[in-house]
Amino acid sequence: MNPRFERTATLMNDRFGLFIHWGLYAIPARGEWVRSQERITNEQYQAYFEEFNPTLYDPRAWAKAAKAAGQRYAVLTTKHHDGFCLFDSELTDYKATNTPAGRDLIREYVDAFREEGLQVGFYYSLIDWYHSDYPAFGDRQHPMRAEESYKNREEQFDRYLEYMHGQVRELLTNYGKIDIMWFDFSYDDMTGEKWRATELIRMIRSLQPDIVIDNRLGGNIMAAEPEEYAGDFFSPEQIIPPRGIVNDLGEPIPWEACITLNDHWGYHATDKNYKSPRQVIRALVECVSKNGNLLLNVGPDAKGEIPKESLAILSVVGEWLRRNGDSIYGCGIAALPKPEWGRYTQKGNKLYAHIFDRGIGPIYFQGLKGKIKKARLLSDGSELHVETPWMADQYSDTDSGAFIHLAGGDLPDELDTVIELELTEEI
Ligand code: H79
Repeated sequence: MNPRFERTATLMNDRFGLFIHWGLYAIPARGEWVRSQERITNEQYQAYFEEFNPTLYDPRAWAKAAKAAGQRYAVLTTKHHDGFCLFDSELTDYKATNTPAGRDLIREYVDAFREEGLQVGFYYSLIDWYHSDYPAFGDRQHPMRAEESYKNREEQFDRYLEYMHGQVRELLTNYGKIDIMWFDFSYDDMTGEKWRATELIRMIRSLQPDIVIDNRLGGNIMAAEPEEYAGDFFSPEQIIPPRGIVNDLGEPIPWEACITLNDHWGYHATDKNYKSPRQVIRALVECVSKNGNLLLNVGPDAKGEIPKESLAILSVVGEWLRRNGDSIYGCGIAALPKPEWGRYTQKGNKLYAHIFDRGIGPIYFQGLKGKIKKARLLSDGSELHVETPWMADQYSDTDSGAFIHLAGGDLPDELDTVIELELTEEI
């Protein structure tokens, strides 16, 4: 791997993380963009600040759910675009400590996830719709973008940058070791040095030398010589890149797809468009088969609980991973092209065949004739036989292909049946 990406090695081995979007927007319960979409004023939004009281907030329960789901790291919104801080910042009064919650909710999150042995990440919004020095009138998405009374507001963006840099300093000073810094997001001319990004990155690296940072401060992580602030991994949102991510030199770039479980990041009371566990498992497999990670989102409600539908999905995924995790953790792209029945993942001389589509008859493995030392059903370790079926020598591709017979008409696991192939040599 390109030495530039060495610091991401642990994170990329872990493959599966939990994204958590939580803030005041859980109360209106129409997603985290509600202020922008409905052009809600500071005064109107203040009602939620005054009543924010998540009496069921139990980050240890979140951490246990993530752990049981097979997730190895988490990223929580310390501040989203609405500017509200879940942490006790000295630089603002707009924080959880001043709501009825009355305490630093980030500290409890960090402690709980550490205790479960998970890596800890912070999401921090570069955009801020509350701070009076963040451009409002004419901005692309500010709630007050068309409000005449904001037209002549004198914003001193440097003051916002002092604030933003200061908060990042607080977050990376006051909570011990932090594994991931997830900035969101740059747009138009609000990118790169507009954020004083090089200075910010140097400060971050001086505080947390091993931290992994996303690519949303701007710059071009795909360039042969990226900017110092271009980040450590690429962050496709709501999409798994069709061919993974490579840079202009053709080298693989670490990446992490972030995906919602329904159609919103923040809690939405009536959005029940949940993905199925099978879709989520196959999405995770797809990411790994293309050398990427999956950061799967939940949006806890105003009381502080992860929606039960999300918990149910996580639990099925976790049960599958408990038996099939060897085909995910530490695995990456295989040396073989995508097969017609599903996908491959690989780790050294272990090739994992993820059978999504049973077809009929034996499963065919192009190019593996004579190269399979052992075949096992990963979920229970039972042996499978490599056998050339009757008359198969009359088919043209049997020169290089191997066959494995699976009994029955259904797959042993309709979510994803994994066959572990131990190869005679690494291919
Ligand atoms: O934090 C989550 C999103 O809130 C944030 N990034 C993830 C991780 C994000 N902000 N903006 N975007 C993603 C892309 C912008 C989408 C938009 Fe829209 C389309 C803004 C306005 C139209 C989506 C749909 C949000 C509001 C309506």
